[in-house]
Amino acid sequence: MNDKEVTKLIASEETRQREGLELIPSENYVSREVLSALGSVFTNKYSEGYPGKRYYGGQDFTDPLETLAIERAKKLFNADHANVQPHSGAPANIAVYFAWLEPGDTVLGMRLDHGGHLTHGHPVTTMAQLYNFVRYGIKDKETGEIDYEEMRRVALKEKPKIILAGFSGYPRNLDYAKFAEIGNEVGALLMADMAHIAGLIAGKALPNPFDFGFHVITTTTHKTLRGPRGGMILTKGKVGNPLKQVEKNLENLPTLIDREVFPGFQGGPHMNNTAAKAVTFYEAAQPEFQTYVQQILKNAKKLADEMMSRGFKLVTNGTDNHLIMADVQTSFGVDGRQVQDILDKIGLSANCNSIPDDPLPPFRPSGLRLGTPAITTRGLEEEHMAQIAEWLEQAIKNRSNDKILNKLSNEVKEFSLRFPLPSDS
Ligand code: DSN
Repeated sequence: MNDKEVTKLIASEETRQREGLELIPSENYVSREVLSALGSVFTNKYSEGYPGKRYYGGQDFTDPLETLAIERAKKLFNADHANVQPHSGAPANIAVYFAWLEPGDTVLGMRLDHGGHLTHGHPVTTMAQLYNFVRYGIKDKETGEIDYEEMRRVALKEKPKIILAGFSGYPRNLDYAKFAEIGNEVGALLMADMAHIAGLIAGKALPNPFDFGFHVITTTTHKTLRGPRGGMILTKGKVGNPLKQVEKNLENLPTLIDREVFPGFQGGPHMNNTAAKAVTFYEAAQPEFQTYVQQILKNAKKLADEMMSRGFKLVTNGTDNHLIMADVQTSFGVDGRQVQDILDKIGLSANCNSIPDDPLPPFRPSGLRLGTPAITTRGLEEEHMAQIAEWLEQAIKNRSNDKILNKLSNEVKEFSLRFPLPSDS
């Protein structure tokens, strides 16, 4: 490449990833095959429309490619229809809102500060200006369990058109049967945003919301699923012609959603991304992927235990999934943002996060969010978790001692280089 500046930045990022450990629970390292599909000539092609119904010529290979991605996604998640075109998770969620709601309609989703996601109706989002978002949260900080009684009370009072199950900061399993019971009682569409746990569902380590009667699932493809940055929407039921207006009812849901993704909300799909998604779904269907996701869970439990034994107070005192939320302010008197910065210095990447009822503001919250999907991809197992917890503790306790931080940084680097990136092989 002639562009020396970009070449240098890519090389530097590669070194950063290789010489450190990724503990952000929503990040992962993709395979060489996913990377090469992303960098393929499919990036040159416009393909507005859907297979067999495109607006441009030259679709001989894009049509079978998108069909392959769709069929693989359907099989992996036991769906009847998949739309693989959303550019990411936010557009996927927005497409479902547009498909099902009228302006002013009500959606019941999880509070952001209790583990929900921005696109589940936080007041700063554009969607919150269009729709009426009401919220459920957790019962208490100790157990961290979702308050299903409160959810039911709010649902009965507000009569939401959608009940949304999903999170980006909740370390426990969701009771999909309870969601379904409440949703059916008030006649709401059952929507699951499984962005964080899609890989865990694909690898059969966690239950699939469709098995509990959910109508629609949205997801990103780049977290535990370990694919390219992108989104997807899965539905039950058959899709019709998305280029024709249809009535808003459950039978038409797949068609309504396809219609919102294109032509409603997006233009041309990114076909290089579709190629990488197809590769991802292939990889996630292999038996090794089930072993991988089981290891994510084992590593998360072990890391949580090792952290708690070193004085870290964890929200819900542990984890059932891939993520851990530590209240570092209460544990060590230092906020999550400061800890994030200290960890960056020694090559450990994590992110600060609000904890339930956080007394501190979102930009400088009490929490630190960690996860094990990426380090498990690197090949780390339970035996390595004590070392990571030890580095976390030592870095926080010695945050003003550059000599010790330097020593920890060298240790992290030496350790990380023993575990190549999947794209190195
Ligand atoms: N930004 C993602 C996360 O880190 O959880 C959610 O979209």
